[in-house]
Amino acid sequence: MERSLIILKPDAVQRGLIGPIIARLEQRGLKFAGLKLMQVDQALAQQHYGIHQGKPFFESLIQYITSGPVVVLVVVGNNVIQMVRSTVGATNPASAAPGTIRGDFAVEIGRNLIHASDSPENGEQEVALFFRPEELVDWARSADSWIYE
Ligand code: IDP
Ligand code: MG
Repeated sequence: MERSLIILKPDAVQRGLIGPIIARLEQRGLKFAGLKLMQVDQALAQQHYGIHQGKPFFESLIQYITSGPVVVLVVVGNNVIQMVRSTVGATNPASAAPGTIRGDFAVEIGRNLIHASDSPENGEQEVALFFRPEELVDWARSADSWIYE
């Protein structure tokens, strides 16, 4: 079982795309274990994007992710890291495939709407960074037998 942290970045919230983006993930059959609206502060932003420290876009990335509220979600299930990444599309929306979230709703890398964990290890770390354990719900979904054989 993997866990993926999803962030609907400030542009997604400001553009009124929370619903359409979550719908893509929900309609695919992915299961959510956590969901909230929050403001990312400087410290959290630098921790979350620490791997990009020193890169030319780091300062603007921190400015972007802290510029307004975000919606964060946890997706749980087998293979969800790869499945969510493929639903999200390439980092640069200019080359993201049509049918992906970035390919359908965004045009520039600096406004690419959504974050998704890139490995099971990072998924666990990022979920722990954004959610307290009591904010996550372990629940049985009645539709599961229609989604998973
Ligand atoms: P990812 O979000 O697809 O995992 P990463 O390479 O991990 O992509 O980069 C993290 C975020 O940093 C991207 O989603 C994007 O917002 C921003 N970013 C990455 N590369 C650039 C760039 O060249 N210019 C501006 N922003 C960038
Ligand atoms: Mg990344």
